[in-house]
Amino acid sequence: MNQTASSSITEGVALIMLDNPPVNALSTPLRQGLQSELAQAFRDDQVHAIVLICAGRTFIAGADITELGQPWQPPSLPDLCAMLDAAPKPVVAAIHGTALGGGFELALACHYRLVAASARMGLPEVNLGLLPGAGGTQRVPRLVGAEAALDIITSGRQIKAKEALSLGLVDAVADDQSLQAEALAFARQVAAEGGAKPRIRDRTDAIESDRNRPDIFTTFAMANARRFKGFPAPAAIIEAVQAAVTLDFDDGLAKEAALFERLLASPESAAQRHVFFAEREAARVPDIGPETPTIDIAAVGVIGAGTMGGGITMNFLNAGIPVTLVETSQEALDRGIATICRNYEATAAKGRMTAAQVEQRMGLVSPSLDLAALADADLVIEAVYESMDVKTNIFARLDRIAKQGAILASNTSFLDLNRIAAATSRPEWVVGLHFFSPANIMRLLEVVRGTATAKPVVATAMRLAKRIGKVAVLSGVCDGFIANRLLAPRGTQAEAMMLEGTPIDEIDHVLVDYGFAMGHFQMMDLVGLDVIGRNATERTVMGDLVAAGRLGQKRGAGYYDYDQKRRPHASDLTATLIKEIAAANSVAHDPTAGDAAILARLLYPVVNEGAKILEEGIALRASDIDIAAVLGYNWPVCRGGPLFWADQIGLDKIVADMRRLEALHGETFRPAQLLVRLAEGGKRFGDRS
Ligand code: 3H9
Repeated sequence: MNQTASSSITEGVALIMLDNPPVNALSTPLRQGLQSELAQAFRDDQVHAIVLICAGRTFIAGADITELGQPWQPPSLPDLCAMLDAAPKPVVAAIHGTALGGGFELALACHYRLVAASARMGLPEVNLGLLPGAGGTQRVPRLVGAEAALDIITSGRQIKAKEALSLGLVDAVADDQSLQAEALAFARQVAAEGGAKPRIRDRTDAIESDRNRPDIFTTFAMANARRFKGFPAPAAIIEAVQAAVTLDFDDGLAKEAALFERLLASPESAAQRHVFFAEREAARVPDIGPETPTIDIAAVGVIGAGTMGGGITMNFLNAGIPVTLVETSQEALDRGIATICRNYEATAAKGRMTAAQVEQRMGLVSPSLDLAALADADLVIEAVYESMDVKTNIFARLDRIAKQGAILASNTSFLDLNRIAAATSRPEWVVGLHFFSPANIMRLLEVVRGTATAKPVVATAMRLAKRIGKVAVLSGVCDGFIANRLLAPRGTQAEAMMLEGTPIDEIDHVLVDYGFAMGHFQMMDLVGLDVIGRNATERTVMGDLVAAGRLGQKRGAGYYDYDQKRRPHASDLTATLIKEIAAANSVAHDPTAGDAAILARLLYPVVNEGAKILEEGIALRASDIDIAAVLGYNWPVCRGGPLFWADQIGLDKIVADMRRLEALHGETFRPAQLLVRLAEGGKRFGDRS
């Protein structure tokens, strides 16, 4: 018996219940179960209308992503949609939770859609490098017109019930508590009124006027060129929506199917699907499970109201958790609070928050100049200047103040967490919570597990990350933890090539072509050279730029000159400085030529560092390293992260190239033992995950 679909009949309406936890993905058994329940309801003379509803927390979340790329076991999802198109009786989809991707497409193939007030729907396939492949690109434009369809499908955004109703994507909104009863009543009424079966495929009214406007598509592509760069899916979506406007429904479907297959085979989609699962896998810690106790976090303390402390605080306020924010001077405290308030007001000015929400969040923060105010906090996060002395001093004091059972966390980005923990009498309660700047926006949270950190502390930190909208990656203790350590060699190589005479704009352009939003030197200029170069002791290009007042973009000049529109231009002064410092350090003029050579020089050492992080046990798995790079350093999602990318190139090729580079540039390029072992065994990083 198929466990995933069942039905019952009341007053002439068949209620088909789908139940495939956790998210009712359309895996083979579910499709087969649904097909058989539909066929039965179509045959049964007692049934005059059908309601399709899901058990558990959500309506169907889409095709089963783990099955994508394998041959469809019949029926395919498009087969099911065709079956609904040919249904002899009206079918009502009753939607709660999220109807996403193939799940929403299935609902669009039904005759009516009734949604719970809290439900959301959308076509997020673009985030997996795909397009909706079960009629979504053909049906949505027929309901909302081409322009709105392009927005919905290329953004993948989730649409709330109210908006869906006003757009015409759904027929009615029901109360959350009575969705099933209202859907049954709706179906009964449709049946009583003659059983009308409106099909979206038959409608052309919403696309009629688009037929004479081919410019819609080129204009949309051009307006979003920057956002779509590096991703093939948006262009394919535009083509498919154009097909909805210009072709008849079946030809449009055929076009959609061909484009879907092409995207499914693309390396970008493989990379994006890897990131989807890697993000979820990162939450799993082998020695921690549902049985591990966790600590309730109802009140948080943050020490330091600077940029990091303020950003960290906002995460908790956003989640409705009160924060006591501690500083050493009234001035710093006022400045920190004012910055948080300004950030919220800016969000409100963009219409993304109401004034009442700003007030409510600001009402959750209690400023204080006294560490003793943290006595009742369940979690305290220290976010002060990176100095071991300062931090150990704070932790020793905190140890005397914080209640028993409170988690004491440091936001250090590279210091030895075990030494910080040793300053307390309770190292098992100490953990690293390393946020990335801007801390209220960047999704990565490195949870640093010290030698003594207790399991419930780790379990709480991993769970808390999800509650505040972060993706946690567990890291062991080492200099720079995962993300900073991983990316450091990229900067070292960029600067080495610069001194050898490779133009900095060439180096940056290679990174941008690869998919990064900006190159190394552009990023330095954006962050501010005075901020980054603060600790330099010897003469460097950056130090000289700072001395010349070229602090970066904020001053209109850094490594580059910037025009009024903040566009970078090569600077003669920087070029002269580079030559001077290269000569002073006896660096021979030996520019790296060619994009591929520059890329290998920049990114192979990152892959190598990733291998070391893995073999030292600092990261649990290769995919965690990819997630740290993607979410902490905006590594292009369409490349899947450094180790996924390396797997695509082939580890044997990387090892061979690195040995060649080692002969030229020394030890930095000596391949890590793990890399060599995997390459020799014909294996990939992915095989270890
Ligand atoms: C598609 O539909 C193609 C069609 O157009 C065309 C076909 C021809 N499949 O995220 P969570 C797992 S493409 C398989 O932690 P939440 C997930 O891995 C699909 N598994 O929960 C996790 O497993 P585990 C388009 C899936 O509450 C568990 O469910 N649809 C799928 O934070 C819980 O997930 C999408 O892209 C799936 N489709 O968020 C939607 N979805 O526990 C993708 C989830 O073992 N899904 N899993 O780690 C989501 O956006 C979120 O999961 C959702 C719930 C919002 C639904």
